[in-house]
Amino acid sequence: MRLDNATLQNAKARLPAFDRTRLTPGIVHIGLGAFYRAHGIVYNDDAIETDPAAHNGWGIIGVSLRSPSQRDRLALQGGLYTAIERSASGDKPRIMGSLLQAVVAPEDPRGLVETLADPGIRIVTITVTEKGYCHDPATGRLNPAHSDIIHDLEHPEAPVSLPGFLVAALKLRKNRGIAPFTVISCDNLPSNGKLLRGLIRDFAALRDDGLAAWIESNVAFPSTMVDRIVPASTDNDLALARDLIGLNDLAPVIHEPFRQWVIEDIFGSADRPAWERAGAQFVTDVEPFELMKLRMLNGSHSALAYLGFLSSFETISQTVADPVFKDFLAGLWGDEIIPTVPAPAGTNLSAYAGQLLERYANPAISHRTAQIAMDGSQKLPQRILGTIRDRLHAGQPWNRLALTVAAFIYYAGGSDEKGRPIDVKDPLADRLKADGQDPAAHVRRVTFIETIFGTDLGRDERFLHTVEAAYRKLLTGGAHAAVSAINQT
Ligand code: CS2
Repeated sequence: MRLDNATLQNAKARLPAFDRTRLTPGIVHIGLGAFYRAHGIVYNDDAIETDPAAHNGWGIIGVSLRSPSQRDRLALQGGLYTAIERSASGDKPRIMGSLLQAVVAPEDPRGLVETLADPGIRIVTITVTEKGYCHDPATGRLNPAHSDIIHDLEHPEAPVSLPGFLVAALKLRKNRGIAPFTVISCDNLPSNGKLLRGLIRDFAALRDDGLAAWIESNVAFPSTMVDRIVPASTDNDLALARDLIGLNDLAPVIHEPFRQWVIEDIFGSADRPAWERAGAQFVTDVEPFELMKLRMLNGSHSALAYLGFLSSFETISQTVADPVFKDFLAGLWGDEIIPTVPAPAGTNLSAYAGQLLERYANPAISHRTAQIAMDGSQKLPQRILGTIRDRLHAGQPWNRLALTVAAFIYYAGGSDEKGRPIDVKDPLADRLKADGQDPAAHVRRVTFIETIFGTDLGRDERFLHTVEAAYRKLLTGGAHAAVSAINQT
């Protein structure tokens, strides 16, 4: 039997403690991947449960911008799915209830623009990953040469990109005299609200200046910091869900116990669910939280992903079980990253690092190094390169960060230490491929890519020499030996 509205009561799991037939949509969420289904929807269900009657207007319509696969699975289940919290102490399955419908944007882009323009929709949340923003990662500005942006300027009523959909819908709302929705980016980008606001302004200005000005003065884009480790779902997860809940679920998600959501409190009088009752923190300034998380968590994740993968580790928990990597992490955080991070109020950064290590070591979470290694060209600037700039300015060492950049260049070059091909998933994969040039020339060519390294780093001789030296170490002794050697310095 499959999980759906008719079988829900038979599921051996924690069930939604509210009547989902009473919910109407108030949120459109764009980017229906595992992360949102294990994070944002959990906060929303929790908030609804604290006071169902006050939250009837906060059901969710989920949108996939490209693939129909999530919708195909979720539609069969009336939007229901299992979120499974995994840790060494066991598995806790819970059925999530506030996702009412899933849609696939390319199947009916005009329909989606109308849905977004519906007055009932007051919030649009977003997890489309870094590359979904169609921006230049080094500068944070819209990339007007992006093929999706070019498409959307030519077909504004039937867009394909995130900026295209938001601007088309906001234009309809403006023309119809409907108040705008609040736009909440939940991707791992620095000042994600401010960044998206700038992209939308740039895109709207390319269409019509009046619209850009209206958006500028009427639409709120709170920045957020989101955190929960959620590996991509696999077929094993389907079997796990079936065993746990006693029903077939085609769309389960696995997640760690930890979660955090820090939201910039600029809602004013705009309506929103009481997510704070689910533990979300509403603060005046999110930036310290974002900086801490992007540099300490995501930065170290990327370091472990490239160096761990090249050392033949399949998952993060395997990588940090190796004492050499554990030492490396301690030095990376303690000596190189933490000195660049102002601690958010009430946070001790060493304790935060200790907690991260425990989370990485969770043996029940199989978070693949290859998954985190994806899209490095979009991730490195905010995770690693900003920290390096700060270290360079302070005249302080940054050897472990250099080894991370070198490992990214090696990985994206396209073959591993045994010469086997790596399936590099990155929008810039073609430009990152190693072409048999000598190491110095290759490092120079890659670090000259301005959308990753900006206009400064690739021309900075100190940066080039340090990264090149690290790259040579990878070539001669391999990643594991290089990590071990750096621990001795
Ligand atoms: C990871 C993140 O895949 C990645 O790049 O670093 O998805 C990470 O697991 C989350 O940001 C944790 O909150």
